[in-house]
Amino acid sequence: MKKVLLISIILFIIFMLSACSSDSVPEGTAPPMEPEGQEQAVDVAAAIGKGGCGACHVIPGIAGAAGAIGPDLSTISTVAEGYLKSGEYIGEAGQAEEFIYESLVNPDAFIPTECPGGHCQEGLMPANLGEVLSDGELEAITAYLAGLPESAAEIAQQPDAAAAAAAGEAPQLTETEWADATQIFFDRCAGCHGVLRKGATGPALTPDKTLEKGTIALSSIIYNGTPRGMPDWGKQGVLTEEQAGLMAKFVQNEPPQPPEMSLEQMMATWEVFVDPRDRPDEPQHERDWENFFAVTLRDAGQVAIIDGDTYEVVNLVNTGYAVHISRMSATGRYVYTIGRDGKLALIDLWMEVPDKVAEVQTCYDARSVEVSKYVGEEGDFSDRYAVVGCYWPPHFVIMDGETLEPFKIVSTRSYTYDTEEYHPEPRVASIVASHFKPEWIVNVKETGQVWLVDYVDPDNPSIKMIKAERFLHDGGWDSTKRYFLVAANQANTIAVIDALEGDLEALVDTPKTPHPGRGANWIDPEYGPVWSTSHLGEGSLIAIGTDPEENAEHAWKVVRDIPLLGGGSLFVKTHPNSQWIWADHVLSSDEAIQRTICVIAKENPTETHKCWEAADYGRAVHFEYNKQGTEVWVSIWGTADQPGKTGEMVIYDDATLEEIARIPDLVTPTGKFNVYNTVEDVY
Ligand code: DHE
Repeated sequence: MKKVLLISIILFIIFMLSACSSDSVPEGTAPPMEPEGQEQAVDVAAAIGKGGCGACHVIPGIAGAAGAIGPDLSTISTVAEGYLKSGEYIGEAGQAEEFIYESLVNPDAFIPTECPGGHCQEGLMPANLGEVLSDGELEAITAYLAGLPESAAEIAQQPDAAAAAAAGEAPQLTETEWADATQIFFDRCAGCHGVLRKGATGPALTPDKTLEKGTIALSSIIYNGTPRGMPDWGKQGVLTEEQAGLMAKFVQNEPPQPPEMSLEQMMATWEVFVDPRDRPDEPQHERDWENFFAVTLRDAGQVAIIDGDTYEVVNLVNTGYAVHISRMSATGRYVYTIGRDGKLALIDLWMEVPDKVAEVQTCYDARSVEVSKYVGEEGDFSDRYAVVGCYWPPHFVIMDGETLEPFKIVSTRSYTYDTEEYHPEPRVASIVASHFKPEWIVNVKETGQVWLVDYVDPDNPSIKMIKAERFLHDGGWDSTKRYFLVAANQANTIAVIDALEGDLEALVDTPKTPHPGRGANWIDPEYGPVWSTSHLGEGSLIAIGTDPEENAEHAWKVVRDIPLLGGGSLFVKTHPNSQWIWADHVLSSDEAIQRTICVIAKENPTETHKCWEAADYGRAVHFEYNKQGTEVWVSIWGTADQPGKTGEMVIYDDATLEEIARIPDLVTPTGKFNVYNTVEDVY
């Protein structure tokens, strides 16, 4: 029984260490995903206190844990590995974490030799911790001890960080250290914790929370990750031990107030390379531009425009830092690409060689962009406006769709939907354009509000605020494009917005941490029209009924829960003509599973039909269909500085699942967006 529990705990720890971004996200990438429910949090210091461990052991980072009866636990992981290899070990553990766990629940399974007074005594360590502590507490202590940095013993000799914390003193940083730490925080941490560190996908990191943890515990967490989903930045080789220590000190200080951005500052970055009057009236090439793909080359800061018929890279366009996504104008002629630095690039697909015709920076940190798509009684808004959703400053910016001239900034700072508390950093997550009304659906993460923004008079936009759920992230339309389904991923909820009525239709409970991308619409043989998402926190692909008219009994209910190979899935995809639903496992901690993709047959949606590794390196991420719905493109997200393994695109025949082609040597390709499918919201 204990063994089964132990294995599940180890698997859980291994998975969660990777969940926020995962342990082998290629070097040079900004912090990817994501989370684990904050409700899972266990206060390690409290658990160690409850177990009374500090009375007998030295435990770095735990105030008062300076006992001299049992072994010093500063380097317990290394010591455990030594025992396991020594031949003297007689317990049942196979690796260091198991050894630590076994020592907690069955201390006499093996009596160590390392007690301060010599060989430890049988029966000295209380054998009741398995009863005194909950599974979660045992798991948290195991992970904490296993994760202590190698330098913990040395740091433990330094002046007591806990005492400094008790006195409310944050460690000092030099000016250079402060500048370095601020940049590292922006690159690696702000995506999950927020620039002001108020917490979102990751917990709050303000001094009232961090000072009591102290430098050692924080460095350990930063270096080794946590079972709650914090990436193991040190083990991944992204941060050195010194940098982890620097960040541990940094987060005990008040966060620096990042700058705001005015319209004047945006205008200073605005450039039009080809005036709209000088742009072609018709395509200047023979290619089927509606079957072009805009492919994010994340770490190259570029977007590749690839011909979906010939697989030729038509152009590589320089865009923003850590490029994120592209969306197309309503006519499809323009591509809008947003980088994490808030730089928006406009690409004209009708040019002889499609290229950038304008750019602007509307914030310092952004994730989303959308266009005006409505054509109807209230006017023709196709290609008229674009809107960028920012993480910092927390605002969205409306601009001219053909020139990118920004003209309206709307702050999203407001009050949380439930407790009505002021939030200084409510970030803009996904934005979609309604097909029914001249409106954008703007999802505000931290306040849990969905804003319906009417753009008929964008200088004076009217906004309806809908209460939904906190930490809204990504989502997509149902097949009728009336309902927008958006993941409140930290709340394990999908919020359904009725774009026609302009209200919240439903909140649907899901497995842990739904992450749909835009989701997948298909007809279930038993339940009718459904929309699917997979999950980061569990190996599960669900189907939610989306037809309140004809299949009311299944509407807004999870009607299927189909097992995947594990958690860490970010994207699913299908096409109305396809018999499959595709799913990835990008953020799995298992290297083979990271590049394994699966298909589920719509006619038998109870299990995966087939799973296979799409490459022998990197991660397989995100799917897109060609315009005809006959081929599926999958990115292999490699490492920018490893020639031959930087990444590629794999193309499959959707009917046979046979590989048709590879487009090699792309630099860290991730998202890709087919012009026709993006305009029409086909997924
Ligand atoms: Fe994304 C969509 C935010 C990390 C690839 N990502 C989105 C959206 C948001 C978001 C809000 C929805 C945009 C919309 O529809 O308007 N992404 C974030 C983050 O905050 C996060 C978690 C961490 C960060 O600091 O950036 C993050 N995202 C990633 C990645 O690491 C991914 C896997 C690789 C990459 O290129 O950055 C990644 N995100 C994507 C993709 C989409 C996306 C491909 C669009 C999916 C689609 O089919 O439309």
